[in-house]
Amino acid sequence: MTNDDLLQGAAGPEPHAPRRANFGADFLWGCATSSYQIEGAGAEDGRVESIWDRFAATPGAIRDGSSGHVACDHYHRWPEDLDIGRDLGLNAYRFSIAWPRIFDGTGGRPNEKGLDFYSRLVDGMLERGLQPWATLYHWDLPQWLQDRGGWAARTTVDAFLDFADAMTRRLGDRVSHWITHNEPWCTAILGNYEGWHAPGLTDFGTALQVAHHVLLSHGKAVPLVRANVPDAKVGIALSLHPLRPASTSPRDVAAMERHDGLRYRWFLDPLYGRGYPAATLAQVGDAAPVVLPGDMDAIAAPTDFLGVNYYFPETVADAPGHGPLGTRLLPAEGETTALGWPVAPQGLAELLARVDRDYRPGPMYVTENGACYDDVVGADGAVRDTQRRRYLMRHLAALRQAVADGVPVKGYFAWSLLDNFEWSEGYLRRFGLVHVDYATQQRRLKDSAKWYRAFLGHD
Ligand code: IFM
Repeated sequence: MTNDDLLQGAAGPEPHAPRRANFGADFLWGCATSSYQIEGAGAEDGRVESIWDRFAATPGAIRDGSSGHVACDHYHRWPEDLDIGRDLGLNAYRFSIAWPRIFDGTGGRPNEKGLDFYSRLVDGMLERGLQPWATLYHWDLPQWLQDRGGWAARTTVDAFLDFADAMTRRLGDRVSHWITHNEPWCTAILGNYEGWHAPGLTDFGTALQVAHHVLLSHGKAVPLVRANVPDAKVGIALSLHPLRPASTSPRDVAAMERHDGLRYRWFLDPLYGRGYPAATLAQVGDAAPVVLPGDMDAIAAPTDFLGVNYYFPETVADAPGHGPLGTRLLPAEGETTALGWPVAPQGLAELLARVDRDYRPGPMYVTENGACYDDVVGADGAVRDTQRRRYLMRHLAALRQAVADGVPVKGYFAWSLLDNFEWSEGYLRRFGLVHVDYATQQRRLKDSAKWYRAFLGHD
């Protein structure tokens, strides 16, 4: 079934609109956020510098020269933000924890003020009927750890376990759902090979060592979370893309396979006990990571769920000499978001079905899905983000299809609740269902938020 098929066959402007009743009564409906992108309060209550503070201060690193120092001021405005989540009818909320609020690198105990903030935040979620989904690492590594080698250093794995231990001890009586890492591919490749995310490094071998330590820290954290959290549900969130070859030529098809080896199997194979894919290991040559005995078993610790972050399919062409694997991504054709990302709802169903078929990961959750558009606040204060509303509706229609086909998807988190700091794009890109006026910090529901609220039966 094509994307167009999903929209055909019914009268009216929103044919085949999905309904909440198409999903199980226990299905989770949430929004996702991350600490550095929304919290602000960059120097409050003992928070220390993160790699994103340092990177953002580098001239030219962030398109609008901004940083997350104030962001959405969620650190102070979280009651209002959680009220919005409740009023939309969400039953779950995904957030991440800023490691630099918890450990300052002096070797002392965790910072009580940082722990207290997340404790209050979690209480606020529970009071509003929002099931808390905590992500331990969404990219804001303390700078003091980067100064000691960052994720390329094996000692960062131990530091992560201390952090995971502190957080699960403090919140484990109220938070059952834990995501160890968000999008390890981005941590490794965007931050350490492509250099357009913090810490801004450009070495492929470093990136693969980073990926290995991130996966290792995940695997070692799984039993630790279970030990500290009664009835823990622990998993990881990967950013995954369905792939298309640029043409049917054997060269492009082979290029797509190589790309898939690094983008998809490099992470999923070890998580599900298969080790690093042999063909990709051979292709990366000397850049392969140092792996110690026992690492691969640790990485393959059984999990309770897999988080899938879906945005768009990638089209791959053979490009000898380009990048570590001689591949190149082609610009999108057809409908795109303001970031040039293809709009392809059917890719979500295709991706979930593939992961289920390839790995049988058990319950899956769409832990991120969303779109960036150039939203405008109208004279009447309304934000008519028709494209995002349609994006959301069409992706939920695709999700409905995946569920109907028997793919064990149990929840959906829209990215994002609020407009926020979009990493190296700064505040130029808006992904929120809720508009944020950064000058006044006023929040306004966009039409997409109103559509989600109606979908959830909370009108
Ligand atoms: O904003 C990011 C998020 O932090 C991680 N996943 C993709 C989103 C949109 O780029």
